[in-house]
Amino acid sequence: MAQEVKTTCPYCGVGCGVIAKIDDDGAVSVKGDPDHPANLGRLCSKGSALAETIDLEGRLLYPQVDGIRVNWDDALDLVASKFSEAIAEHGPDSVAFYVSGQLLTEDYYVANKLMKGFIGSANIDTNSRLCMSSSVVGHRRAFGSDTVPGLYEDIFEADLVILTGSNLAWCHPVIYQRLAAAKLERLHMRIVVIDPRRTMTCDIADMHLAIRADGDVALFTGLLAHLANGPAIDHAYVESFTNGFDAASQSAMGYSLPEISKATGLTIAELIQFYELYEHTEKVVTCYGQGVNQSASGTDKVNAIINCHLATGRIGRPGMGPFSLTGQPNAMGGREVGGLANMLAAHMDIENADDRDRVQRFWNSPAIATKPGLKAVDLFQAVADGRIKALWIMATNPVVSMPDASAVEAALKACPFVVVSDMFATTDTAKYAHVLLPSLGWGEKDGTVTNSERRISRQRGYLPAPGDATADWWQLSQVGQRMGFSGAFDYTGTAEIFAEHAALSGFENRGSRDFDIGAYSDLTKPDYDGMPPFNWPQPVSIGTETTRFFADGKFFHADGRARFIDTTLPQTSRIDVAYPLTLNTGRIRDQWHTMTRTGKSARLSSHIAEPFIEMHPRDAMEAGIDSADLVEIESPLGKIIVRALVTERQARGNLFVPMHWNEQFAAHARVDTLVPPVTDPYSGQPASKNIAVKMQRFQAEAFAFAVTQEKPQHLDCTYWALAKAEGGYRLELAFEEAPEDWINWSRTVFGIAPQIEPIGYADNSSGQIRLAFFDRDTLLAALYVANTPVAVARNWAISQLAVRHTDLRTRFSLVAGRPGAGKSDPGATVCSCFNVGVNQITSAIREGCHTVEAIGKTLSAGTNCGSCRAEIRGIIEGCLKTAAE
Ligand SMILES: Nc1nc2c(c(=O)[nH]1)N[C@H]1C(S)=C(S)[C@@H](COP(=O)(O)OP(=O)(O)OC[C@H]3O[C@@H](n4cnc5c(=O)[nH]c(N)nc54)[C@H](O)[C@@H]3O)O[C@H]1N2
Ligand SMILES: Nc1nc2c(c(=O)[nH]1)N[C@H]1C(S)=C(S)[C@@H](COP(=O)(O)OP(=O)(O)OC[C@H]3O[C@@H](n4cnc5c(=O)[nH]c(N)nc54)[C@H](O)[C@@H]3O)O[C@H]1N2
Ligand code: SF4
Ligand SMILES: [Mo]
Repeated sequence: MAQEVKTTCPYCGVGCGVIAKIDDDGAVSVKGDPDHPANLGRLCSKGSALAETIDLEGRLLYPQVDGIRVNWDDALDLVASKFSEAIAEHGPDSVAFYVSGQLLTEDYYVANKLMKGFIGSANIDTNSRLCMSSSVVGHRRAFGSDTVPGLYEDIFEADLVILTGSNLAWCHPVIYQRLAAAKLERLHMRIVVIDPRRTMTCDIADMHLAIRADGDVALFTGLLAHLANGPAIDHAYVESFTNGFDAASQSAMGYSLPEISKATGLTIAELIQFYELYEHTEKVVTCYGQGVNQSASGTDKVNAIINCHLATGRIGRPGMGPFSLTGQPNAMGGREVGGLANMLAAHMDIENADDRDRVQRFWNSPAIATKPGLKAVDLFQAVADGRIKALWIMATNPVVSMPDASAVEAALKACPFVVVSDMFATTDTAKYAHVLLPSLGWGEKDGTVTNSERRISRQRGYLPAPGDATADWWQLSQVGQRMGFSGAFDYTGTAEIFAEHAALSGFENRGSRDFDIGAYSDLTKPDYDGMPPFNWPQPVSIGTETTRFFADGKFFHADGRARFIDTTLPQTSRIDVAYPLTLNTGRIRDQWHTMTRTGKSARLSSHIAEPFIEMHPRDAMEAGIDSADLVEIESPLGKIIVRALVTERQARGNLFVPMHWNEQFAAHARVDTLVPPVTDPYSGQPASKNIAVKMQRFQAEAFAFAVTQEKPQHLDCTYWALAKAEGGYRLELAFEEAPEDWINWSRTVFGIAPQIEPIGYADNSSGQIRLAFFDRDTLLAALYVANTPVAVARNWAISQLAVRHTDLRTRFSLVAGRPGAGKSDPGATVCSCFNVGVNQITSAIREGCHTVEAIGKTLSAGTNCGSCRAEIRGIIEGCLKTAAE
């Protein structure tokens, strides 16, 4: 009998409910959980492809010390003794944990308890520092607590939805789809997107404000000034429940509209139109993402947004409020357990003596950290300069994702003792581990996550543990016990940890702290196993209603009032002759961060298979760069090489490179190599979206494209980018010096046996070489070389890996690099659910399908997860526009 398990998606902070179905033969499939309030049955492309990413290829299955397999006892004893020795010799601040918003709450709780309550240092920071820390500080400055006031339904019930610094269509796709559906039903709803790029999210926008990088403080300060003397101010709310309105609004009014226009790069007409829309619409939700948080002025951006909501009293009521969209599946859970170096458990304050005392009494712990620990960037600097002697990295890949990534790499190389807990054996970070600990991953582990609307959901394991892999909480508890803290870490399962966490949240709380799930303190294992998703707070005293914060004007500062923050405008214009361009970084639709999981899916990898740089056509022209050229991008810290994507979606002078690619997938495409360790002064969050760079065309002697069944080995060329494809891999290449013998080169790289002879073609004048290797009727590898970027029907070539080539003619079509008569090339994948390519869509458009719905009927594209609908609409518009010209 097939079994169905309700769990939660391990990717973004939307926190969609997933039903995993396990057939009798062990095959797993997933679908959206119709009963989960976050998604009501929907899933995006990444969620839909979950079953394709759970195979064991590449998994770390056994503990290793210096690359050699050991048993758990030896590994754990070593970790415990190295940490204890460092503490004994150099004090508790000589050790550190660097953890992740992808840990489950139970893992995170134990990590934080061990470091802050037992080791007695606050040197535990998390990749949430790179993600949400500006929001945390912004919330705490305004509200006195790290509270997201609203619920998802507010976004769909609002009359004006502002999306700033958020590419919702690609990064929170299910919220995007629900918003798009709400807009179809509520015709008066307006959507404004504020982003330097015209992203796919703009597909549903009534207004796109192509703001200059870091113009947000100016934009929202200008909005406060505009509102200040007008009818939208809620004087009763401001007077009864807040402090600082006069100072903040006076200071805001000190800026003229032309100054705001200059700082934002928006015209005065655009500003007035936006300001009036805000002023005259009561039900406003302002959603914001990394374009706000990841900035040297990130915290002020958050407060500039919140100021406007407080001033109008539009907060905590249906359809109203500021809304921080959390990125990782458990960014919120991490904050609840106090996983940041400057927080304490259960939203308590490390700098407050009463809070410290309360937590220490609850834990009955020998110590409690007395001061904030090192924030991520400072933490890795302390690793580099030798202050940190032992470091444990868990569920994050800092060699890829931290700013100045090469310095992070050097720091790990120099660190006396590095422990890495991960699911995969070869990540860019795992390379530097003295001890590698195999962790359970999604589908195997058990626990809870909290999504952007404070909803706690269960992740449930339904797969056996692979090899010797164990849960992260178990590894931490074992090390805790071996360091001598037995009683406090003798957990036998996650239900126990969750109940303890719940009890701490309610401990001496009585409404004084926002985070209270005391109602779950006495939870039993069966309760926990059956626990449906719920939204916090859930103190002992109330039932399970879904709640908003702050409509009642009750805030968590000592005087119970909210604060307006007087935000001064940051310096945004930068004149750097050597590095004149502004590099922005972020995400693409179908990859998750450093690609360890999504990179396994051929379907997800087919949407965008190569690292790229988006640039405006004028910038491309000035640099002598054509579409599909390779481009070298340089900052004072280093260089990368990626493919040019020339598009008017990009503003002039502004470039965009995705954050995902790393050494497992490309030669020189790790964008954080270029990012300086500049941080927000309040939150310590790195400014990953405004980087001074220069670029030039990358000159190569030869370019190549290849498809291969076997994973390529010994790639020693200047540029390569590898992606999983159906039946094998696809590979883009460029050579500063071309190999002398392409046949031998291919044999080595593609693992072709000596007895297999290629069929081939060479044209010396154009530098074109084409080789295909067959084992009887199966294509092993095909290589296309040219002295300019290679033009070949790529998706067609990939599809040939799965085709039987019994006929000589089809083998020769591979050398020709294009389908034979009667066959066609689907083109680059647009819809990854149904594998529909751009050429198929354009030919359907030619045949009369002029709407996304019509394309859906004909090709099914866009009818499953819907993540590609904006792109399909863009293709239709592009085709019809070209036809009209
Ligand atoms: N597909 C996919 N989805 C994901 C993730 C993923 O890896 N892949 N990761 C998850 C995580 S952890 C996170 S944190 C979220 C991030 O989700 P988002 O914040 O939506 O994603 P980003 O692409 O990082 O950045 C959002 C936008 O900010 C814009 N931006 C840059 N500078 C500025 C500026 O100065 N002002 C304004 N207003 N906008 C600016 C960028 O152009 C970009 O389009 O996504 C989550 N969802
Ligand atoms: N330039 C630039 N840099 C950025 C960003 C940006 O926009 N631009 N965004 C930043 C943001 S918002 C974020 S959130 C970070 C994300 O950056 P990272 O956290 O470094 O990226 P991930 O690939 O998600 O890393 C998670 C790691 O944990 C492993 N893993 C998965 N599940 C488990 C588990 O259950 N247990 C254990 N132990 N390991 C597990 C995965 O295999 C992977 O190696 O990147 C940041 N860096
Ligand atoms: S929107 Fe997509 S990635 Fe995010 S939780 Fe839902 S299914 Fe997962
Ligand atoms: Mo994030």
